[in-house]
Amino acid sequence: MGRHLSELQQARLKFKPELPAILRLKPAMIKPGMGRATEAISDRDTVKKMFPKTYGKPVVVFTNGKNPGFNKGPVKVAVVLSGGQAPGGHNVIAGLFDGLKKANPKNKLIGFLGGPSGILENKWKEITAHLIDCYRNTGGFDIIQSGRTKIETPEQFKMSKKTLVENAIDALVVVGGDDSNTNAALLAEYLLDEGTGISVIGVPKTIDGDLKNAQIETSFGFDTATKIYSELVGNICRDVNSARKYWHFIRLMGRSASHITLEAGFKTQPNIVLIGEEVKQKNLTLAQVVDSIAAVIAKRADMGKNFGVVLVPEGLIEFIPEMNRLISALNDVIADNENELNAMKSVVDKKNFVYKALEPALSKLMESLPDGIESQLMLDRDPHGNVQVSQIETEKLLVDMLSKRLAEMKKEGAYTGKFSAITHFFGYEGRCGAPSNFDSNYCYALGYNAVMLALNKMTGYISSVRNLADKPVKWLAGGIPLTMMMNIERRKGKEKPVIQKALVGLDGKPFKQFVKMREGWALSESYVFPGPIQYYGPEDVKDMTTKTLAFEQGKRHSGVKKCRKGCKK
Ligand code: FBP
Repeated sequence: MGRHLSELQQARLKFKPELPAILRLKPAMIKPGMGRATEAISDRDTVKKMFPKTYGKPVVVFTNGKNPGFNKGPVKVAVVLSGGQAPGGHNVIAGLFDGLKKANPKNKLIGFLGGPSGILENKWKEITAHLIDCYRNTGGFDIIQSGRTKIETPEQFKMSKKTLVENAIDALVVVGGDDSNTNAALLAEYLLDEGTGISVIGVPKTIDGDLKNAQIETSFGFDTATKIYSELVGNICRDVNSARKYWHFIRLMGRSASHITLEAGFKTQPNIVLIGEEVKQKNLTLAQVVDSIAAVIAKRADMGKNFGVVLVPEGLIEFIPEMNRLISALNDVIADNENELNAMKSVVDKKNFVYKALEPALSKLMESLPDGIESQLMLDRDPHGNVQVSQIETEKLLVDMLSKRLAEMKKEGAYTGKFSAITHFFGYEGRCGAPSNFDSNYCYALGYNAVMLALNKMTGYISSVRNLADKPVKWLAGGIPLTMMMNIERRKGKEKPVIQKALVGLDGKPFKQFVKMREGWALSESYVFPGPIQYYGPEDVKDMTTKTLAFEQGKRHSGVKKCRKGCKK
């Protein structure tokens, strides 16, 4: 049966993403300008030892000029989508496809199926003109699906090489977050060392917004996902302001980093926005976090306002030092006793086993948590060894603790209000939405640009498109050596080279801006209702970027203005 398409889907299929001016030239006129040799961000000698062949490559910026050296083909490129979905993935593939065909109509693109495991199992399909035309500007990764398999062992590298060589692949494009791009760098080094001549190029993907640095301005998907969450949060703010009887606790996805929560905070101006990185820096205990929220609830109650909205980043739990210690200790207990724990049928047996294995203070902390949270903390870790924060209902934990704390405060005469709370988790809702115009353009440019890097035989690079707060035509394109973004971190008990995750910087412009604004939000109803993503209409509505990017790049952020008619919301 054929697909049924809504009117908007039909219109989006026809949307033509805008390329940066440099990528509009013929491939033979896109010349790679090479900068100076680069260094890793820290632990330089160790990273250099681990990447003898790819370390220190120069930054590449494409410029207008004759480039007789580009690979005229025909070439065969493979793409793999790795990790969580992010809006715009299909446009990366569309950009790859169109870039390849523009360079030589005989060039081919294949997609490995189901994430990196598709490479190991040699499962792929050809991306044809017909197929890609069904997916242009659509959300999701369903064209080839994604997966979280990690390619990291010597056997897996060997299997990857076998698949790539057997299929006569000239370049592999890995679309992923910090961990997947770290693995792309390792694969690039391995394939070079093996003399295969196969390039590996990364593309920065993740809604979490934590794959960014001096060279990568934002990862794709962050723009659309935060617009979707902000619409939902804004709707709740309006509901709160209408009914005036509930406190809404909204947990937002984003893994460790609080970028999504901060951005949704800017867009909607709720009463409380918790930032995990700040909680960590202030070394706050869970009880102190609860106290700080209770203080605002009590103040609002004194003003007759028994309602409000609180944003909670999903990674908050890991940033509370005592919880972090508990999670790390649990990681070890679970890893060391995997078989024994798996053999236990009852949750109670598992919990009792864990209580005994933990040091007494942590065991006590664990026992003090609500049952549901205890079980969620013990769930399987992801393939990178991370606790799955998306499964831990921190918002419910906070409400549970707040109910108790406010009851105590009532007895002490410090609280006179009524606390009725509703919890939400917005996560999967935002990952596969139809990409905003920004993400449609950005992803298409990232894919197209990745082809240009591959045709210039670059390897160990991440596709880089910059100057993103400006119009797409003014964007800059090139490549950043993956080793330039690395440092050494301890993972699963071993020193490993990894791309550094970008958390919310407390000395960064967005956070400083937030600190100036948040007090005003706490006691008032200065809510903003951003509404749904607009794909058509006035430029400043349909093409706006994130507030985070605008603040970071020192641009005046569009959007939130006082109503000139002085409307009282
Ligand atoms: P990536 O880091 O792979 O981009 O994943 C993003 C994310 O959506 C996180 O925000 C979230 O914690 C996690 O994936 C959820 O993972 P899963 O899809 O495996 O449940």
